[in-house]
Amino acid sequence: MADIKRRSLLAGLVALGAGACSKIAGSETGQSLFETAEGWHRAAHRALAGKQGLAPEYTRAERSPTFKGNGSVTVDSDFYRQQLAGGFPEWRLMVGGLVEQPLALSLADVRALPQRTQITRHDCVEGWSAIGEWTGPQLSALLDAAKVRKEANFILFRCADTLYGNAYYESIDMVEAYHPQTIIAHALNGEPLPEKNGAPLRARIERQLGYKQAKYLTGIEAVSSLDDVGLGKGGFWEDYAGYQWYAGV
Ligand SMILES: Nc1nc2c(c(=O)[nH]1)N[C@H]1C(S)=C(S)[C@@H](COP(=O)(O)O)O[C@H]1N2
Ligand SMILES: [Mo]
Repeated sequence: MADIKRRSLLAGLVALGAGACSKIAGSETGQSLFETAEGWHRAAHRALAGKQGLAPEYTRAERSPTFKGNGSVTVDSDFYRQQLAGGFPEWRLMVGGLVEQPLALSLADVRALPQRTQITRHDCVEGWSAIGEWTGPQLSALLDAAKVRKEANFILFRCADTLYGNAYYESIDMVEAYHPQTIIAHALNGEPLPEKNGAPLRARIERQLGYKQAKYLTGIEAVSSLDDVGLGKGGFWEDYAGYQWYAGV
């Protein structure tokens, strides 16, 4: 019985994906094959993984001895350096956009929420991986506290750093945002997040590639569309290098 249900759900999702693809391909805006393929990949990946499929988790013994820093490895501002030196007493994570109750969370607030610890593998498109143990509240807890409005379709991550002169940012859809392994991490391997890995707060979205794992978080914003953010592709690397927005591993 359960098997039949699963199979029809799978067929439904695949059909949905196929429909979306032909619609894009047939549109007058002339989408590239690349983008059409991305739509297909996203639908197929979701159908196979299931909406709440979990990324593999590892044992403590499997953790990488070092977790390198990549992209920005610090934030070039006096405020950051001063906060880093003092344990980030005045750092605030804003939760806003399409919410009923905007929040400004201190690091202590973030640590006071129910915590999740997960040992996962980070995969960077540049061709390296590392296994790390991340701790922090589920993003869903923050979104529930802020009471996200129904019009929200995406969650945006605002970061303190710039890369090649442009603000780093990322975004995910609501399925990924409410996924149990999507957390706002303040610790790596049981220690406060190191500077190079995004201190004091970073996103961990475990079914997605490295560039989605936004570091140096200053804000989380619920939005209905990504069109008016950055160059409109939903993230720094999507905007400037044509990386796919849907970065399922
Ligand atoms: N704010 C910010 N987040 C970022 C980046 C960045 O440059 N700035 N680089 C991304 C990329 S491409 C990767 S692979 C990971 C690297 O995380 P790490 O420095 O902890 O290894 O962070 C991602 N998140
Ligand atoms: Mo990366």
